[in-house]
Amino acid sequence: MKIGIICYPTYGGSGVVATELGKKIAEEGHQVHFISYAMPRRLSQFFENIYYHEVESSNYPLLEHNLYGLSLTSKMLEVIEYENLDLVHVHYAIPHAVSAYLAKQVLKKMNSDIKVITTLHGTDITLVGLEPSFLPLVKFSIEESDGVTAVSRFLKEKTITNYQIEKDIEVVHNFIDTSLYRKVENGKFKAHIAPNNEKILIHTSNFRPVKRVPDTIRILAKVKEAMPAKLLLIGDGPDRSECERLARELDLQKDVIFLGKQDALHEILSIADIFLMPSQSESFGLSALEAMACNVPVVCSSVGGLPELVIHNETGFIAEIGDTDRMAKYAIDLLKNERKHKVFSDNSRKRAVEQFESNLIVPKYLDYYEKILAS
Ligand code: GMT
Repeated sequence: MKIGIICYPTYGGSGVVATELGKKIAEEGHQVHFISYAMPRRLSQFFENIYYHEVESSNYPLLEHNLYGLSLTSKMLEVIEYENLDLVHVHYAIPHAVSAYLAKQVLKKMNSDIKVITTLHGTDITLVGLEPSFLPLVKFSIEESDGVTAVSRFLKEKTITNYQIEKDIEVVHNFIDTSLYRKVENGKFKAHIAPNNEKILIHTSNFRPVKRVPDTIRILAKVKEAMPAKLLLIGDGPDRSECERLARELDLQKDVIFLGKQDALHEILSIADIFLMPSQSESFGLSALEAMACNVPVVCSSVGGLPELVIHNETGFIAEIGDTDRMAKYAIDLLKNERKHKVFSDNSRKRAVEQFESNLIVPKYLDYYEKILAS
Protein backbone atom coordinates (compact mmCIF):
# COMPACT_ATOMS: atom_id res chain seq x y z
CA MET A 1 0.00 0.00 0.00
CA LYS A 2 0.97 3.64 -0.45
CA ILE A 3 -0.20 5.65 2.50
CA GLY A 4 -0.13 9.35 3.28
CA ILE A 5 0.12 10.19 7.00
CA ILE A 6 -0.86 13.67 8.09
CA CYS A 7 0.06 14.68 11.62
CA TYR A 8 1.42 17.33 13.92
CA PRO A 9 5.20 17.05 14.01
CA THR A 10 5.87 18.16 17.58
CA TYR A 11 5.85 16.39 20.93
CA GLY A 12 2.06 15.80 21.23
CA GLY A 13 0.83 12.24 21.57
CA SER A 14 -1.01 12.23 18.24
CA GLY A 15 2.21 13.01 16.36
CA VAL A 16 4.07 10.30 18.24
CA VAL A 17 1.42 7.67 17.47
CA ALA A 18 1.30 8.73 13.80
CA THR A 19 5.08 8.62 13.42
CA GLU A 20 5.56 5.30 15.21
CA LEU A 21 2.70 3.82 13.16
CA GLY A 22 4.27 5.04 9.93
CA LYS A 23 7.65 3.56 10.89
CA LYS A 24 6.11 0.19 11.71
CA ILE A 25 4.08 -0.07 8.52
CA ALA A 26 7.08 1.03 6.45
CA GLU A 27 9.00 -1.88 8.03
CA GLU A 28 6.26 -4.15 6.67
CA GLY A 29 7.13 -2.96 3.16
CA HIS A 30 4.42 -0.34 2.67
CA GLN A 31 5.33 3.07 1.31
CA VAL A 32 4.62 5.87 3.78
CA HIS A 33 4.49 9.58 2.93
CA PHE A 34 4.42 11.95 5.90
CA ILE A 35 2.90 15.36 5.23
CA SER A 36 3.33 18.07 7.84
CA TYR A 37 4.71 21.59 8.37
CA ALA A 38 7.92 20.26 9.90
CA MET A 39 9.75 16.96 10.08
CA PRO A 40 8.09 14.82 12.80
CA ARG A 41 10.50 14.60 15.75
CA ARG A 42 10.82 10.87 15.66
CA LEU A 43 11.77 10.75 11.98
CA SER A 44 15.15 12.32 12.50
CA GLN A 45 17.06 9.53 10.76
CA PHE A 46 16.70 7.73 7.43
CA PHE A 47 14.05 4.99 7.29
CA GLU A 48 13.48 2.82 4.27
CA ASN A 49 10.06 3.33 2.60
CA ILE A 50 9.46 6.62 4.41
CA TYR A 51 9.18 9.94 2.59
CA TYR A 52 8.57 13.38 4.00
CA HIS A 53 6.72 16.25 2.31
CA GLU A 54 6.78 19.67 3.92
CA VAL A 55 3.77 21.98 3.79
CA GLU A 56 4.99 25.49 3.12
CA SER A 57 3.01 28.46 4.33
CA SER A 58 2.21 31.22 1.93
CA ASN A 59 3.91 34.50 2.85
CA TYR A 60 2.04 36.83 0.48
CA PRO A 61 1.47 40.10 2.44
CA LEU A 62 -2.33 40.06 1.96
CA LEU A 63 -2.58 36.69 3.74
CA GLU A 64 -1.83 37.90 7.23
CA HIS A 65 -3.31 34.81 8.78
CA ASN A 66 -1.69 31.47 8.21
CA LEU A 67 -3.66 29.39 5.70
CA TYR A 68 -2.27 26.10 6.95
CA GLY A 69 -5.44 24.08 6.32
CA LEU A 70 -5.51 25.13 2.65
CA SER A 71 -1.75 24.75 2.14
CA LEU A 72 -2.11 21.25 3.58
CA THR A 73 -4.92 20.40 1.14
CA SER A 74 -2.78 21.58 -1.78
CA LYS A 75 0.20 19.55 -0.61
CA MET A 76 -2.01 16.50 -0.12
CA LEU A 77 -3.32 16.81 -3.68
CA GLU A 78 0.22 17.09 -5.01
CA VAL A 79 1.44 14.03 -3.10
CA ILE A 80 -1.68 11.91 -3.80
CA GLU A 81 -1.32 12.54 -7.52
CA TYR A 82 2.44 12.33 -7.88
CA GLU A 83 2.95 9.35 -5.57
CA ASN A 84 -0.29 7.62 -6.48
CA LEU A 85 -1.38 7.12 -2.86
CA ASP A 86 -4.03 4.55 -1.93
CA LEU A 87 -5.24 6.34 1.17
CA VAL A 88 -4.51 9.18 3.55
CA HIS A 89 -4.60 8.68 7.28
CA VAL A 90 -5.04 11.92 9.19
CA HIS A 91 -4.22 12.17 12.88
CA TYR A 92 -6.11 14.75 14.98
CA ALA A 93 -9.29 16.00 13.33
CA ILE A 94 -8.55 19.73 13.32
CA PRO A 95 -7.81 20.88 10.65
CA HIS A 96 -6.46 17.68 9.08
CA ALA A 97 -9.79 15.92 8.49
CA VAL A 98 -11.26 19.07 6.93
CA SER A 99 -8.24 19.52 4.64
CA ALA A 100 -8.53 15.87 3.60
CA TYR A 101 -12.25 16.26 2.85
CA LEU A 102 -11.47 19.21 0.59
CA ALA A 103 -8.72 17.25 -1.20
CA LYS A 104 -11.20 14.43 -1.78
CA GLN A 105 -13.72 16.83 -3.33
CA VAL A 106 -11.12 18.34 -5.64
CA LEU A 107 -10.08 14.85 -6.78
CA LYS A 108 -13.71 13.93 -7.48
CA LYS A 109 -13.95 16.85 -9.90
CA MET A 110 -10.95 15.32 -11.63
CA ASN A 111 -12.64 11.90 -11.77
CA SER A 112 -10.28 10.55 -9.17
CA ASP A 113 -10.69 9.56 -5.52
CA ILE A 114 -8.78 8.91 -2.32
CA LYS A 115 -9.87 7.10 0.84
CA VAL A 116 -9.57 9.16 4.01
CA ILE A 117 -9.19 7.70 7.49
CA THR A 118 -9.35 10.02 10.48
CA THR A 119 -7.93 9.03 13.86
CA LEU A 120 -9.36 10.97 16.79
CA HIS A 121 -6.79 11.46 19.53
CA GLY A 122 -8.23 13.50 22.36
CA THR A 123 -8.47 17.24 22.65
CA ASP A 124 -9.61 17.44 19.01
CA ILE A 125 -12.84 15.90 20.35
CA THR A 126 -12.95 16.72 24.06
CA LEU A 127 -11.79 20.34 24.01
CA VAL A 128 -11.00 22.20 20.79
CA GLY A 129 -13.65 20.50 18.66
CA LEU A 130 -16.33 21.38 21.20
CA GLU A 131 -15.86 25.12 20.69
CA PRO A 132 -19.20 26.17 19.20
CA SER A 133 -17.58 27.65 16.10
CA PHE A 134 -15.65 24.44 15.38
CA LEU A 135 -18.22 21.82 16.35
CA PRO A 136 -20.27 21.62 13.10
CA LEU A 137 -17.12 21.45 10.99
CA VAL A 138 -15.52 18.75 13.13
CA LYS A 139 -18.76 16.72 13.08
CA PHE A 140 -18.98 17.10 9.30
CA SER A 141 -15.37 16.11 8.66
CA ILE A 142 -15.74 13.00 10.84
CA GLU A 143 -18.95 11.99 9.09
CA GLU A 144 -17.37 12.50 5.67
CA SER A 145 -14.25 10.43 6.43
CA ASP A 146 -14.28 6.96 4.86
CA GLY A 147 -13.10 5.48 8.12
CA VAL A 148 -12.74 6.77 11.68
CA THR A 149 -10.75 5.36 14.56
CA ALA A 150 -10.54 6.51 18.18
CA VAL A 151 -7.74 5.75 20.63
CA SER A 152 -10.07 4.52 23.40
CA ARG A 153 -13.59 3.29 24.03
CA PHE A 154 -14.09 6.45 26.06
CA LEU A 155 -13.21 8.67 23.09
CA LYS A 156 -15.49 6.71 20.77
CA GLU A 157 -18.43 7.18 23.17
CA LYS A 158 -17.62 10.86 23.66
CA THR A 159 -17.54 11.42 19.90
CA ILE A 160 -20.89 9.71 19.40
CA THR A 161 -22.62 11.60 22.23
CA ASN A 162 -20.99 15.04 21.89
CA TYR A 163 -21.29 15.26 18.13
CA GLN A 164 -24.41 13.10 17.64
CA ILE A 165 -22.53 11.00 15.13
CA GLU A 166 -24.03 7.84 13.73
CA LYS A 167 -20.98 6.26 12.27
CA ASP A 168 -18.93 3.16 12.93
CA ILE A 169 -15.88 4.18 14.89
CA GLU A 170 -13.14 1.60 15.32
CA VAL A 171 -11.30 1.66 18.64
CA VAL A 172 -7.56 1.19 18.20
CA HIS A 173 -5.66 1.83 21.41
CA ASN A 174 -2.29 3.54 21.56
CA PHE A 175 0.65 1.17 21.34
CA ILE A 176 4.28 0.90 22.37
CA ASP A 177 7.38 -0.89 21.12
CA THR A 178 8.28 -2.74 24.32
CA SER A 179 11.63 -3.82 22.92
CA LEU A 180 12.67 -0.15 22.88
CA TYR A 181 10.65 1.01 25.86
CA ARG A 182 12.00 -1.13 28.66
CA LYS A 183 13.76 -0.64 31.96
CA VAL A 184 17.50 -0.10 31.49
CA GLU A 185 20.29 0.26 34.00
CA ASN A 186 21.00 3.96 34.55
CA GLY A 187 22.68 4.07 37.97
CA LYS A 188 24.82 7.13 37.25
CA PHE A 189 21.82 9.24 36.26
CA LYS A 190 19.83 7.96 39.25
CA ALA A 191 22.65 8.88 41.62
CA HIS A 192 22.78 12.33 40.04
CA ILE A 193 19.05 12.95 40.48
CA ALA A 194 18.64 11.23 43.86
CA PRO A 195 22.09 11.26 45.53
CA ASN A 196 20.63 10.20 48.89
CA ASN A 197 18.51 7.45 47.39
CA GLU A 198 15.36 9.55 47.49
CA LYS A 199 12.25 8.07 45.84
CA ILE A 200 11.65 9.43 42.34
CA LEU A 201 8.26 10.56 41.06
CA ILE A 202 8.07 11.44 37.39
CA HIS A 203 5.72 13.18 34.97
CA THR A 204 6.07 13.83 31.24
CA SER A 205 3.76 16.06 29.22
CA ASN A 206 3.39 19.19 27.15
CA PHE A 207 2.52 21.24 30.27
CA ARG A 208 -0.89 22.28 29.02
CA PRO A 209 -3.55 23.18 31.62
CA VAL A 210 -5.42 19.95 30.77
CA LYS A 211 -2.48 17.99 32.25
CA ARG A 212 -2.74 19.68 35.69
CA VAL A 213 1.05 19.55 36.11
CA PRO A 214 0.98 21.74 39.28
CA ASP A 215 -0.85 18.84 40.96
CA THR A 216 2.31 16.72 40.62
CA ILE A 217 4.16 19.29 42.74
CA ARG A 218 1.39 19.27 45.37
CA ILE A 219 1.64 15.45 45.43
CA LEU A 220 5.41 15.64 45.91
CA ALA A 221 4.94 18.04 48.84
CA LYS A 222 2.70 15.48 50.57
CA VAL A 223 4.91 12.50 49.75
CA LYS A 224 7.87 14.37 51.22
CA GLU A 225 6.07 14.52 54.57
CA ALA A 226 6.47 10.71 54.65
CA MET A 227 9.86 10.15 53.00
CA PRO A 228 12.61 11.89 51.05
CA ALA A 229 11.54 12.22 47.41
CA LYS A 230 12.24 14.06 44.16
CA LEU A 231 9.99 14.94 41.24
CA LEU A 232 11.30 14.80 37.68
CA LEU A 233 9.31 16.90 35.24
CA ILE A 234 9.93 16.20 31.56
CA GLY A 235 8.57 18.36 28.75
CA ASP A 236 7.69 21.98 28.33
CA GLY A 237 4.69 24.16 27.62
CA PRO A 238 2.44 26.94 28.88
CA ASP A 239 2.20 25.81 32.53
CA ARG A 240 5.92 25.42 33.14
CA SER A 241 6.35 28.92 34.62
CA GLU A 242 3.42 28.33 36.98
CA CYS A 243 5.03 25.04 38.08
CA GLU A 244 8.34 26.77 38.73
CA ARG A 245 6.52 29.42 40.75
CA LEU A 246 4.64 26.80 42.78
CA ALA A 247 7.83 24.83 43.46
CA ARG A 248 9.45 28.02 44.81
CA GLU A 249 6.37 28.87 46.88
CA LEU A 250 6.39 25.42 48.49
CA ASP A 251 10.16 25.61 48.96
CA LEU A 252 10.68 22.61 46.70
CA GLN A 253 13.09 24.11 44.15
CA LYS A 254 15.73 21.53 45.02
CA ASP A 255 13.33 18.62 44.78
CA VAL A 256 11.46 19.46 41.60
CA ILE A 257 13.80 18.96 38.68
CA PHE A 258 12.75 20.32 35.29
CA LEU A 259 14.51 18.49 32.47
CA GLY A 260 12.61 20.15 29.59
CA LYS A 261 11.99 18.25 26.36
CA GLN A 262 13.87 14.99 26.15
CA ASP A 263 14.22 12.23 23.58
CA ALA A 264 15.71 9.23 25.42
CA LEU A 265 12.58 8.84 27.51
CA HIS A 266 13.02 5.18 28.40
CA GLU A 267 16.41 5.92 29.97
CA ILE A 268 14.86 8.60 32.18
CA LEU A 269 11.72 6.61 33.01
CA SER A 270 13.91 3.68 34.06
CA ILE A 271 15.06 5.46 37.23
CA ALA A 272 11.55 6.42 38.36
CA ASP A 273 9.48 4.75 41.09
CA ILE A 274 6.08 6.20 40.22
CA PHE A 275 4.61 7.98 37.20
CA LEU A 276 2.05 10.71 37.97
CA MET A 277 -0.73 11.61 35.56
CA PRO A 278 -3.27 13.86 37.32
CA SER A 279 -4.89 15.06 34.04
CA GLN A 280 -8.20 16.88 33.77
CA SER A 281 -8.91 14.96 30.58
CA GLU A 282 -6.98 12.14 28.91
CA SER A 283 -8.32 10.12 26.05
CA PHE A 284 -5.77 7.34 26.51
CA GLY A 285 -2.53 8.45 28.20
CA LEU A 286 0.33 7.38 25.93
CA SER A 287 2.96 8.73 28.31
CA ALA A 288 1.57 6.56 31.10
CA LEU A 289 1.89 3.55 28.79
CA GLU A 290 5.52 4.51 28.08
CA ALA A 291 6.14 4.52 31.83
CA MET A 292 4.40 1.17 32.34
CA ALA A 293 6.55 -0.42 29.63
CA CYS A 294 9.57 0.69 31.69
CA ASN A 295 8.15 -1.02 34.81
CA VAL A 296 6.88 2.20 36.39
CA PRO A 297 3.45 1.99 38.13
CA VAL A 298 1.07 4.89 37.46
CA VAL A 299 -0.95 7.03 39.86
CA CYS A 300 -3.52 8.92 37.81
CA SER A 301 -6.88 10.62 37.78
CA SER A 302 -10.06 8.79 36.95
CA VAL A 303 -10.69 10.41 33.57
CA GLY A 304 -11.24 9.46 29.97
CA GLY A 305 -9.48 6.38 28.73
CA LEU A 306 -7.06 6.09 31.66
CA PRO A 307 -9.09 3.29 33.30
CA GLU A 308 -8.71 1.32 30.03
CA LEU A 309 -4.96 1.46 30.58
CA VAL A 310 -4.30 1.55 34.31
CA ILE A 311 -5.82 -1.19 36.45
CA HIS A 312 -6.58 0.17 39.88
CA ASN A 313 -4.69 -1.66 42.64
CA GLU A 314 -2.82 -3.80 40.09
CA THR A 315 -0.70 -1.61 37.82
CA GLY A 316 -1.23 1.60 39.78
CA PHE A 317 -3.94 3.64 41.42
CA ILE A 318 -6.76 5.86 40.18
CA ALA A 319 -8.21 8.81 42.13
CA GLU A 320 -10.65 11.66 41.51
CA ILE A 321 -9.39 14.66 39.49
CA GLY A 322 -7.65 17.12 41.80
CA ASP A 323 -7.59 14.77 44.80
CA THR A 324 -3.88 15.21 45.38
CA ASP A 325 -4.23 13.99 48.99
CA ARG A 326 -5.41 10.59 47.81
CA MET A 327 -2.88 10.43 44.98
CA ALA A 328 -0.10 11.16 47.50
CA LYS A 329 -1.52 8.51 49.87
CA TYR A 330 -1.47 5.94 47.06
CA ALA A 331 2.07 6.88 46.12
CA ILE A 332 3.25 6.62 49.73
CA ASP A 333 1.52 3.25 50.13
CA LEU A 334 3.49 1.88 47.16
CA LEU A 335 6.76 3.55 47.98
CA LYS A 336 6.73 2.26 51.57
CA ASN A 337 6.08 -1.31 50.55
CA GLU A 338 8.93 -2.64 48.44
CA ARG A 339 7.29 -5.98 47.69
CA LYS A 340 4.01 -4.41 46.65
CA HIS A 341 5.88 -1.90 44.49
CA LYS A 342 7.73 -4.74 42.75
CA VAL A 343 4.44 -6.56 42.01
CA PHE A 344 2.85 -3.38 40.58
CA SER A 345 5.95 -2.66 38.59
CA ASP A 346 5.99 -6.17 37.05
CA ASN A 347 2.22 -5.98 36.42
CA SER A 348 2.69 -2.68 34.59
CA ARG A 349 5.31 -4.07 32.23
CA LYS A 350 3.25 -7.23 31.69
CA ARG A 351 0.15 -5.22 30.79
CA ALA A 352 2.10 -3.05 28.34
CA VAL A 353 3.59 -6.14 26.65
CA GLU A 354 0.43 -8.26 26.60
CA GLN A 355 -2.14 -5.61 25.66
CA PHE A 356 -0.47 -2.65 24.00
CA GLU A 357 2.65 -3.93 22.24
CA SER A 358 2.99 -2.44 18.74
CA ASN A 359 3.08 -5.91 17.15
CA LEU A 360 -0.47 -6.45 18.44
CA ILE A 361 -1.95 -3.04 17.64
CA VAL A 362 -0.31 -2.00 14.35
CA PRO A 363 -1.90 -4.95 12.43
CA LYS A 364 -5.29 -3.60 13.55
CA TYR A 365 -4.58 -0.38 11.64
CA LEU A 366 -3.41 -2.35 8.59
CA ASP A 367 -6.54 -4.53 8.66
CA TYR A 368 -8.63 -1.39 8.94
CA TYR A 369 -6.84 0.14 5.92
CA GLU A 370 -7.66 -2.99 3.90
CA LYS A 371 -11.27 -2.86 5.02
CA ILE A 372 -11.69 0.80 4.05
CA LEU A 373 -9.91 0.31 0.71
CA ALA A 374 -12.25 -2.57 -0.07
CA SER A 375 -15.37 -0.62 0.92
O1 GMT B 1 -3.34 16.69 24.46
C1 GMT B 1 -2.27 16.10 24.39
O2 GMT B 1 -1.61 15.74 25.32
C2 GMT B 1 -1.73 15.82 23.05
C3 GMT B 1 -2.71 14.99 22.35
C4 GMT B 1 -2.43 14.95 20.91
O3 GMT B 1 -3.34 14.55 20.24
O4 GMT B 1 -1.37 15.37 20.43
O5 GMT B 1 -2.70 13.72 22.99
C5 GMT B 1 -3.83 12.94 22.92
O6 GMT B 1 -3.45 11.87 22.08
C6 GMT B 1 -2.62 10.88 22.66
C7 GMT B 1 -2.28 9.85 21.58
O7 GMT B 1 -3.41 9.25 21.06
C8 GMT B 1 -3.33 10.25 23.85
O8 GMT B 1 -2.55 9.23 24.42
C9 GMT B 1 -3.56 11.37 24.88
O9 GMT B 1 -4.28 10.82 25.97
C10 GMT B 1 -4.37 12.49 24.26
N1 GMT B 1 -4.40 13.64 25.20
C11 GMT B 1 -5.52 14.03 25.79
O10 GMT B 1 -6.60 13.48 25.62
C12 GMT B 1 -5.40 15.20 26.70
